[in-house]
Amino acid sequence: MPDARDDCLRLAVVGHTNTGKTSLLRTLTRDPEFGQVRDSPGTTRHVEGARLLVDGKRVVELFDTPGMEDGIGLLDYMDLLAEGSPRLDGPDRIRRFLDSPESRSRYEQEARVVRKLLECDAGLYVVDVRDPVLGKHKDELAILAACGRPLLPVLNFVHGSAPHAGAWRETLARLGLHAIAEFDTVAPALDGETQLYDKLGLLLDTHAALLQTLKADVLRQRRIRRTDAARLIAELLVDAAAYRLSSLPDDDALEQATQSLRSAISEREADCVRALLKRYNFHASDFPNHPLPLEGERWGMDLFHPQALKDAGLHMTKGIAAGAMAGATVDLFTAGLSLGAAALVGAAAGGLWQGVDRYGKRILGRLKGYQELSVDDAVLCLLALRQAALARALETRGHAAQAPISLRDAAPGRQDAIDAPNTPLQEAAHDGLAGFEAGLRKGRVPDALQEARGHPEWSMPGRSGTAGPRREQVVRELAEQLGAMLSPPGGAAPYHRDR
Ligand SMILES: Nc1nc2c(ncn2[C@@H]2O[C@H](COP(=O)(O)OP(=O)(O)OP(=O)(O)O)[C@@H](O)[C@H]2O)c(=O)[nH]1
Ligand SMILES: [Mg+2]
Repeated sequence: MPDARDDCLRLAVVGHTNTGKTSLLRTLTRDPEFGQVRDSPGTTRHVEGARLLVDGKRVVELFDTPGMEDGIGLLDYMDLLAEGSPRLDGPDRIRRFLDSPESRSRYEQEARVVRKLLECDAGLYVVDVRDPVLGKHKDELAILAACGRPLLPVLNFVHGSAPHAGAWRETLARLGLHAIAEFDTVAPALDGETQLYDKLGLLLDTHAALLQTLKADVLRQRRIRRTDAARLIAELLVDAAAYRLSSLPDDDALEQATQSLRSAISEREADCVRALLKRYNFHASDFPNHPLPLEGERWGMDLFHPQALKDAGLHMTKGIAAGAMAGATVDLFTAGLSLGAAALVGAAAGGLWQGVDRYGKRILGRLKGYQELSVDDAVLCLLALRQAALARALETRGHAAQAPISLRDAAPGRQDAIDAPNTPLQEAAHDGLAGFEAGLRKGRVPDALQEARGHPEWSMPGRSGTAGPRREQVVRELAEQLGAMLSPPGGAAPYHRDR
């Protein structure tokens, strides 16, 4: 029996073999390392537990169990054991089975499952809705129901077509199981986890408050993750916008400098990708194809490839827009400089060079005929769009997912991916969000980044030590706009539901 002294909720995850029980644990614990997941029956052989903590305190213990394989045989055997004792209730019949020799031999797996369920407060019964309801399922459900513990069926694999979902609901209702959760462990709906806890709260009113605490924590953690993600992207964008390289104006030198600029920015982007994956607790191997793709067949395309920009509806705004030079802008230098700095040009030209700091070297370089390269506006917009697409994909990826991350469903700017707003407030937020995103789509660099362009000392880690507080303000401002872009309108509602 569960220990009555602590209020930690114990849940056994049970069900037919190969239905995604271990996957459910991975997703709920956000731990892609938990247990073993394989597309074959009998992968999990022993009970294994995991904990969900809130503020360091254990609130839920989940136990993964082996799959039920021979429900039909076991139910027959339990009938045999109960012969002559027609009034035995479910738990008595289960006890009789657990005391029998077959519970240690032929039905050892099943015995592990029911023993664990008896020790827990409730069970999550994982269903693969792609399976038709068969006799073996009905029998294993009868056995699990006989344990006398509340059971919450969890319909897995609901992301695709689920032709048998109706039959499953009907079968479950006939057994008195009316509260049912839908939760796809590979592509869970954004609100899937909180709905699961709500449904559990209905079944387990003694633990309803605890489940509400857990739910609030899930929402809080999600908000924090999203804020962190927006900040990581904003840092990348400021680094990229402020990045400068000087070059002699001849073609060879410009080409070489352009290559350097491209690799510096690509590396910086890859850093951001790694940081985002880590923040969402995914492996770098989940996203093997850097550089990031954006749309259709061009998903694998290099950030600086003109076609990648064209596909995203972006055009080179200025500078050299062809071939190998794509993505770098030869800066006319005065752009983004303050009046004070412009005055320095005169100072430097007049030989008053000493003490000229921030712009000094650049001005001198310019006077000596050097040119400066910076990242093209369109490339900055593409960077923002595809990092946002990645963050959105991570928001809705389950930790049980084994296929590489796909950004197809999360491409920013897809109007159908944004729910229609319901209230005037949401509408305003929606318009603002759409405005920011639409701006990026049109290659309009946000104001905050325009400002960053005039501050080479804001670029790249190491150099940002000298950046000062204004850089931080700009990063924050941008992070706020990006955060809104990653958030579903109206709070916790999902971006899109596939059902
Ligand atoms: N597409 C999709 N695949 C899933 C989902 N859940 C699980 N899978 C896959 O289904 C297979 C079985 O998943 P497991 O989590 O190992 O299933 P299990 O119930 O623990 O299996 P046993 O331990 O053998 O009983 C794996 O290939 C998973 O990647 C899902 O929601 N959608
Ligand atoms: Mg398993």
